[in-house]
Amino acid sequence: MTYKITVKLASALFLCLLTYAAVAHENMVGDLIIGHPWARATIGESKYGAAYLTIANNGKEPDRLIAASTPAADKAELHTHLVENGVMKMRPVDGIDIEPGAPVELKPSGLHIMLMGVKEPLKEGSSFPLTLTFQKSGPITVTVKVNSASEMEGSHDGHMMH
Ligand SMILES: [Cu+2]
Repeated sequence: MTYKITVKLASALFLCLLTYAAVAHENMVGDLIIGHPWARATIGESKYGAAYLTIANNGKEPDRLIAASTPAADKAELHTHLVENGVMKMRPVDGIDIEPGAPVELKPSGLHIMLMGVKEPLKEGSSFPLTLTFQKSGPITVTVKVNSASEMEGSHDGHMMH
């Protein structure tokens, strides 16, 4: 009986440690937490890519994502999707506000970090560094994982409209 309880307690502790380790590995800068950076694999020789991630603000002051850059592409721009005359288009944005307690999700068909002039095709399973610059918290470099081109729902075929 005592033995069983000990094992249960030990595994509970182990789970806590695992959870702690997962949290500790999150990307943090100032009060901001960057979650799950990923990009879709590029198709063929396409020079356009897009990176997605979430940004949560655990502080009390709003912050703003103002720039992105990566050695994997000539240029990284902050983009959003909007519908104009029934056609979905992408537009660059000056910045993305990160309000306290309101996590922002960059995702297909929404806000995204546009990669232009991708130097090497982004292959599934590979990764690349991406530096995000925040108005208050400053820069942070995260590792973006490349997922398969078709894995996620939503579409970023709007590339053609650039
Ligand atoms: Cu775009």
